[in-house]
Amino acid sequence: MKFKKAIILSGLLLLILPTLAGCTTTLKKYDANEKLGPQVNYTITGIDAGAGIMATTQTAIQKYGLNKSNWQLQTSSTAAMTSTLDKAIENKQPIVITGWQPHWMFTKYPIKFLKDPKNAYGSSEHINTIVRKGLKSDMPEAYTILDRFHWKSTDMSSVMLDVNAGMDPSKAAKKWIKNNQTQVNQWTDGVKKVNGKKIKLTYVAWDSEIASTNVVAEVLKEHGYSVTIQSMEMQPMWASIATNAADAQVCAWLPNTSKQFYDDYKGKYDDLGPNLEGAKVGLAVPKYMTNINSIEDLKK
Ligand code: PBE
Repeated sequence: MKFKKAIILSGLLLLILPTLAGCTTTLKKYDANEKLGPQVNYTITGIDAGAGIMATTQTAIQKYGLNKSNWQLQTSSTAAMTSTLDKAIENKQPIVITGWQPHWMFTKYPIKFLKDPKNAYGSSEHINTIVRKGLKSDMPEAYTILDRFHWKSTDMSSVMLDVNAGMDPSKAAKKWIKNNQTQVNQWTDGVKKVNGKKIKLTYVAWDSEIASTNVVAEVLKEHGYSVTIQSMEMQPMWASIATNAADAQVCAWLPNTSKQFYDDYKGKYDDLGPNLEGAKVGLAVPKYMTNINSIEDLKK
């Protein structure tokens, strides 16, 4: 009798527990007929606090008056943001994220940028190569290669996708180089090989910069350099170039995203110009949020 009771009880628990668990994790699906704010708790899901896009988004919140309805920007990391996005999309839930391109989030998920009529994010960005003062005379070979380094969004995306699929970044970089040898040859054409000379690149460990920094590092290695790459926060990265602690970085999103540091350290670095054009930064939502197409719509 006791035994039977226990079986019935555990059976009941098995029925009830998943339902309870389900209740706590399941958020509501996006409802186009409801105001958006309450559906997402007036929250924009962001990334690491130091990122330029976080500062720009704070400005955007003010510019669009979203602060008046208590919209807030949640700090996390790219990995946490994309995992939250992944879950939201799986369940057709509403979500507003800080988005940028090139990034695999736009390849992997059906998301769209929100229009930005007040131009808080600027229309498009380029990514510049920044080197320390004196690099040109100390390491003319590396300087030339860094100066010539440029590629397209699609190139960067293909490296990012491989890394996102689990490939080691240096392997993904080597693979891209192998498949784009003609382009790489243009960067190194006529440049003398060196013999183990040390060079240090600093970068912020964003997916895009992991891709570009590894590609440049591998090209420099093939040219005889002994390359160190070191990831750090954005401010120390700029400081490392300004103080000659590092030689170069290829991570300067401009004119907006890295503006603060670009201005702060002006005169203490050489700007070799864009290595990639047509990048973009803004707010993004899943495409099924059909009536949210502009940042203005967040107030609706
Ligand atoms: N990002 C990607 C960076 C630059 C590269 C847009 C997240 C940022 O500073 O916001």
